[in-house]
Amino acid sequence: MNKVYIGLGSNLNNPVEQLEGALNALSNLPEIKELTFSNFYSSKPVGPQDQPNFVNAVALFSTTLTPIALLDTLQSIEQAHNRIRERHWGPRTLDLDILLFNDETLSLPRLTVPHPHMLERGFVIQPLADITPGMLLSNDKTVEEHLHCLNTTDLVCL
Ligand code: A4P
Ligand code: MG
Repeated sequence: MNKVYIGLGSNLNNPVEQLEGALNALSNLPEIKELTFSNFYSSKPVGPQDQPNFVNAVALFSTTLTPIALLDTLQSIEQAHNRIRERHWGPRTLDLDILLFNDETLSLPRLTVPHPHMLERGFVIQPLADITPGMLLSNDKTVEEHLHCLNTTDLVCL
């Protein structure tokens, strides 16, 4: 079984319901077991500011899926939520990113793991700390130590 962390994000069409729907879809898949997830957090958008605030969470599960098969699965859930890709870092109904896949490093045309921006983002690191306190990150800091280095003033636990 592969141990996987994914990031969930939404800022359109009732973000909390979008995240709940995605978690429900994942938990119904036979290839996905032992799904747990963090609190939900709202925050200001990173990137273009002329869009609604985001709601984010992180989920942890075990899966028999390969990294690319998991990416396909996540993209089909995004499509089922009527995801429209308008612009880079723009508004979206549902964004599902693979953060960590075991302790693997992947640089494939369609998939970079660990997610290249995860360490910069309080809306990823705070929920990671919720589900795996004490987790050691790739910069050799614990998730809590790293959280102190990030600006999390706009992060609100829902
Ligand atoms: N891809 C490569 N690596 C991965 C990975 N680890 N997980 C490829 C998922 N996909 C990965 O993604 C474009 C392509 O990235 C995919 O087809 C896949 O093959 P996308 O989701 O269509 O594009 P995007 O979301 O516009 O770009 P990107 O770089 O994924 O943006 P992010 O990092 O997802 O950021 N502010 C707040 N507060 N909260 C947010 O959640 N999110 C974003 C988007 C910006 N600002 C935000 C938030
Ligand atoms: Mg994405």
